[in-house]
Amino acid sequence: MNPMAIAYLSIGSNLGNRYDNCIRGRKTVDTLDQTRVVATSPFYRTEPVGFLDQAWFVNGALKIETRLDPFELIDGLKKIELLLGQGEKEVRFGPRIIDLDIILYGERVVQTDRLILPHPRMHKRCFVLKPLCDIASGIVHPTMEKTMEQLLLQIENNPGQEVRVYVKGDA
Ligand code: PH2
Ligand code: MG
Ligand code: MG
Repeated sequence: MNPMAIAYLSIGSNLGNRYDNCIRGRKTVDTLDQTRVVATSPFYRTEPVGFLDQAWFVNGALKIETRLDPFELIDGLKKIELLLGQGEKEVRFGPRIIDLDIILYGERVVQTDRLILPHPRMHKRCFVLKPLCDIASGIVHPTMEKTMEQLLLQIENNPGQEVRVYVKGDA
């Protein structure tokens, strides 16, 4: 049996009922083998980053306990994206029903075609760091050696990265 690990996931949606999609995504993550969601951040409405001509996202962060190794975990998350995403075709950085990314997996550093850990763009993205700081502000980035809070402080006033608390019923 694999050892128990703590991992942090980013969850997001900008198609359909974005909040409900995130909640459904979280529920489905909890059904993965030997995996349990142990904390959920508040959700945020976030300005699209990378591909600008699309709707705002709803984003949050999940803390999980899992015995899946990082590759088993990413396979599981991809299956959930397919299941809930109804086979939508994915445009890089483009609109999606559900996106589940591994941000941190313990202190693991991974560099493969299939998976890079920590997530290679996490430190540049308010939509990742803001919710992450709600549940993991003191966690240290394994290679940048800064806490999530310090990473967020470096970017939180950058233009084009607005993040607003999601209020239930928001469009
Ligand atoms: N995901 C992307 C590209 N851009 N922007 C926001 N605000 N939130 C996201 O989750 C997001 C994005 C690709 O995964
Ligand atoms: Mg993503
Ligand atoms: Mg993704």
